[in-house]
This record gives sequence, C-alpha cells and structure tokens, in this order.
Amino acid sequence: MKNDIQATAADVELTDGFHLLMDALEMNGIKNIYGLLGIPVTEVGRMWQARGNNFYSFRNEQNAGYAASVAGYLTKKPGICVTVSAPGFLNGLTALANATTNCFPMILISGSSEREIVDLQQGDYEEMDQLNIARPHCKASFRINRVEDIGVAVVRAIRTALSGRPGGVYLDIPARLFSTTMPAEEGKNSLWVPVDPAPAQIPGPDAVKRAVDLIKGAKKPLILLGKGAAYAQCDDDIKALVEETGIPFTPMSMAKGLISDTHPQCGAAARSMVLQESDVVVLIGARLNWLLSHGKGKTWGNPKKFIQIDIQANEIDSNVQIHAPLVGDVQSCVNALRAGLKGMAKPTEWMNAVAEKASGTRAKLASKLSTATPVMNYHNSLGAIRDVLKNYPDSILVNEGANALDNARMVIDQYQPRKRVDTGTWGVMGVGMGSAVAAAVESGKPVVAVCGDSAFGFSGMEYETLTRYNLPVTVVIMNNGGIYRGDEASPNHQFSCMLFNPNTRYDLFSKSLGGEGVRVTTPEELAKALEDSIKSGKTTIIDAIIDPAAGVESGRIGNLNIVSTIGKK
Ligand code: FYN
Ligand code: ADP
Ligand code: MG
Repeated sequence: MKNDIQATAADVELTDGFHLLMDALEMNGIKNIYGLLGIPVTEVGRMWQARGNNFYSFRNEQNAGYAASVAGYLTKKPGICVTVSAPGFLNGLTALANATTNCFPMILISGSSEREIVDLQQGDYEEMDQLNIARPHCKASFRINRVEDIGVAVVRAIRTALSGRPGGVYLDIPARLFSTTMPAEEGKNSLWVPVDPAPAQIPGPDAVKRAVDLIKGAKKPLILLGKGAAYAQCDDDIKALVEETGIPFTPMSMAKGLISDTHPQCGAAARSMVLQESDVVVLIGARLNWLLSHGKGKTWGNPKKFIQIDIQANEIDSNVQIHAPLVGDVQSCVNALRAGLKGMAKPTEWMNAVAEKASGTRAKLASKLSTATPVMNYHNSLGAIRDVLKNYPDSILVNEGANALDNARMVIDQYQPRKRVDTGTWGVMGVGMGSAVAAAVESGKPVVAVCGDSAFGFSGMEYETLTRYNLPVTVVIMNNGGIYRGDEASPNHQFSCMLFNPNTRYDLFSKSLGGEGVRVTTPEELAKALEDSIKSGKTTIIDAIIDPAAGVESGRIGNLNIVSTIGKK
C-alpha cells in the first residue's frame, strides 16, 4: 500500500513546462511557430506538431525570426520564434532587434543554460547570459524560473509585444524548466488570455484641435503614410481622411498600397515635389528618421509645420519640432481628425499640381519600362514584373536589395494594404526568404520575392524551407553578378570583393532543392516565367540576367557609402 503522500502524488494528474508553454500559446490563438530545433527545445517542435499546429523549421534562426516578425506585422498577433541556446539565440536576436526597430510584434523563445552554472560561469553547454544580452535589443526581456510562472510570462510577453509601439520580446526558458512538473489543475489555473492587450489610445481634444487648425490653415498640406499606418489595419478610415480632405498623400515603402498607388491623390511619383513644396505635413505612423532625412535639409525644402500621429509619445520631436503632436493609435487619431476637418475646403489647386507632376513622371518612367536593351536592365525587367503583378493585386511582394529594392519600389505599383514587405527601417539584407515564408503562410496568397543576387545570398539556403513546405513563392533573382553592379574590375591577385561567380545558376540551384527553376534574359521571357509560376503555385526561382553595368552604388542611398578622399583629385 503506498503511503498517503505517495498515493496522493501518484493519483494527481501532472503537467510540465512543455505542455504549459504550448497550452498558453494555443490559448492565445497561436497556430504557427517559426524556428530551428535542437538542444534543449527539440521536443517543443514535435509536441507542437503533434497537437495539429504548424512548426516551420528553418535552416538558420535569423530567417525564422524574420518570418516570425513579418507574421506579427501581417496578423497583429505576436509572431513566435523558437531557438536553441547561445548561438541559436544570437541568430534569432538579430531578427528580434530588427522586429523592434520595425515596430513588428514578435516573441523570441530560447532555451538556455541552467542559472546555477551560468551565474558562476562554470562552463555549461552553450553557456550564455541570454536574458541580459537580449535586453538592450528588444522591448523587454523576461526569464521564467518557475513552472507555475509560464502562464504569466506568456501573457506579459504578448501584452508587451502588442501594446503601445509594437516590438520584440525575449522569453528565456532554462532547459530544466521544460520537464519540470506541477499538478495539472493548478497549471491550468495559471494560464489566461490577456484582456485587450493593445488598447486604443485616444488623443487629447486640445491636441486634435491644434492639428485641425493647422491643417485648415494650410495651403499645401501633405499626408505621409508610414508602416505604422499600414500595421494599424484601419485602411478605410485612412482612405476616408484622404478623400474627405482632398489632401495629397505619399506612402513610405511598406505603406504603399494602403491607398492604391494609382489613386488620383497619390503623390508617390512626385515625392521630391510634395516633400519640398508642402507647408503642413501630417505624418501618420511614419518616423522622421534617416528614410525621411530626419525632417530637415534639401529633401524638405521650405520650412514645414509637422503634425505627427504616433502611439509612442517620445517619438515626437525626435528629430525636428513637431507643431501638433497627436499621441495615440492611428485609428483613434485619424477619426478624430476626420471629425474636426469635416467640410474643410479642399486644396484643389495644390492637389492638381501634384497630380500633374505625378502623371508626368509616371509617363516618363513608363517609356523607360518598355525600352528594349541588349541585356535586361532594372527598368525593363521590373516593367515586365509590374505588368504581370497588375493582374494579381492580392499577391504579396517581398523586396530586398539595393538597385533591386529601389527600382522595384518605384516601378511596381501596390493596390492593396500590407502587400509589400521589404527591408524596413534598418534596410536589412537577407530578410527575403523568411519574409516570403511568413507572407505565404499567413496570407495564403501567392508571393513574389524580388531580390538582388547579393541580398538573396544572405539567406539562399532558406529556399529549401520554401520548397519543403511547397509554398507558392516565386523568387525573382535580379542576377547582375555582384553587389550593386557586376562589372567591377578585379585586382590582379584576386577576384573583386564586389563580384559573384558569373557562372552561378540560381535556376539549377532551385531544381537541386526541389523547386522549379528557369533562367530568363528578356522581359518577355521574364513575364511568361512569372505568370507560369504564379499560376502553377509551385516554389520557383526565376534567374533574371541583368546587365552587370546596370545599377548604381548603394541604389538611391549612395551618399551613405563613405569613400576616402586621400589621393583623390
Ligand atoms: C516614385 N517615383 C516615381 C514613381 N514612384 N516615378 C515614376 N513613377 C512612379 N510610379 C519617383 C519619386 O518621385 C522619386 O523621384 C523617385 O522615383 C524615387 O522615389 P522613392 O524611392 O519613393 O524616393 P527616394 O528618394 O528613393 O526615397 C528615399 C528613401 C528610399 C531613403 C526613402 O531611397 C528608400 O526607402 N531607400 C531604402 C534603401 C535601403 O534600405 N536599402 C537597403 C540597403 S542597400 P523624385 O520625386 O524626382 O525624387 C545597401 O547598400
Ligand atoms: P516608415 O518606415 O514606414 O516611415 P516607421 O517604422 O518609421 O514607418 O514608423 C512607424 C511608426 O508608427 C512608429 O513610430 C510606431 O511607434 C508607430 N506606430 C506603429 N503602430 C501604430 C499604431 N497602431 N498607432 C500609432 N502609431 C503606431
Ligand atoms: Mg547584384
């Protein structure tokens, strides 16, 4: 006869860290995890799949993290990335830091070494103080030390990732905790779903009036849409604000399509003009960072009055004076402005001038897009892609590179919100494959990734991740044989540091990894290959040969590449 305690213990149903973590994630609507398994988290993947959920296994944690962050951006639920300790955690941390910079909600969960060994630096397997290393690079960094705290830790991570300015959260789980048990009933009672984790933040009435008065007094107002506005998913309200006021708008790259690029009030093709000539600029979920020349200098021409809608209070005045801050969530702020601006006189003359400029530059560009050249350049190759994608407005465009990025941003119109995912605020290379996995998984729509050959190289092995899950992704590699260009002269002793092997066959690379592959040398071939690939739904690489002399150093941000003046005339 077992003694009473043994009998009681033996009769009580138990749970453990593995189960509590997965119960907590499932309870909070998580179905997809992106990661790379190994010690000590291998079982997380197997058990997660055994529950009928999806674990997308990558070849490097960095791209698993990029996928999780893009999942967060597209769904407004935190993207979940699971990695092993130390080196796996560090690879994932790059993506967590990028998510935080982009304001995308993501949670990185890494197994870690045991505290008693790490804290005495006694040399554990993959020993690293991950909690503290993560802290400066994300919104918050938590460690779970007791199995009964898994529930509160997951809720804290979710609320922190989603509330206010979205971002990345690190959740550190020491290995032994996964198999630590506790009574199942108590465990169940330790889990909950956070109520309203991303609450509306309403702007003050004085702030609204100040902004309304400024806009009403403007002669040449401009609305500038950022990816914060795209993330907010209040597309109709934003479109209504633009159309009710008649104010021209211009989108930052990932806000393209929030209102169609073909909308009559779109000033994207008159960017320099609208930035320089506007007198009042309404920033909606867009920071005045390097992408907007910090709000000063020749990009902005004459003095501006800035109105800024942002959920992060201390973003205001980050670079230049903001004359009418609207601190709150985009939807609440936009609707407060709409109410205040009802019946305002539309800036028709200004809008017509912008429309005239935009249609002129669009026409000028259109002629370049259809000009044949002996070897494809960025214009006629991207023109072919644009013409195909016009017929697939709900496909998602993933875009990375330098010239491949800048020219695609200009040439390929977006018609719907959140259909363009690119290098984001940091300008990160290598985000393409992870972004493509998440875009395909979370949207269920066709994905076209237009990548520079250098950018593709950062995460090329993840192409096998795409084929393994049979994702409907077409990767168009703009193969100009080098970084920026492919015609750099090599010094006598070594192949140029800016060139790639000219015999590289990305189409055969695709076939070797189970995908479809085709090499194209003309816009017509490119258009056909793209159409065929989208229709087939098969994972495909289109190896598009681009003139090695096409493109410029660093695309349109060449001014950021430093050159020595020593010995230069
Ligand atoms: C835009 N333009 C167009 C169109 N759309 N012309 C014709 N038709 C269409 N559809 C014009 C627009 O008016 C600009 O001309 C020009 O094309 C460029 O537009 P863009 O790209 O919106 O503006 P710009 O000046 O390049 O924007 C600056 C920037 C951008 C820093 C925001 O370059 C950017 O997002 N760069 C990201 C770089 C990056 O992250 N690279 C990754 C690392 S690369 P004008 O009005 O005449 O100016 C490592 O080396
Ligand atoms: P872009 O690069 O497209 O200009 P940024 O990433 O620079 O966009 O800016 C996004 C801004 O949007 C960030 O400052 C962030 O705080 C803000 N933001 C994100 N989500 C919301 C939201 N729901 N409401 C208000 N501001 C938001
Ligand atoms: Mg290249």
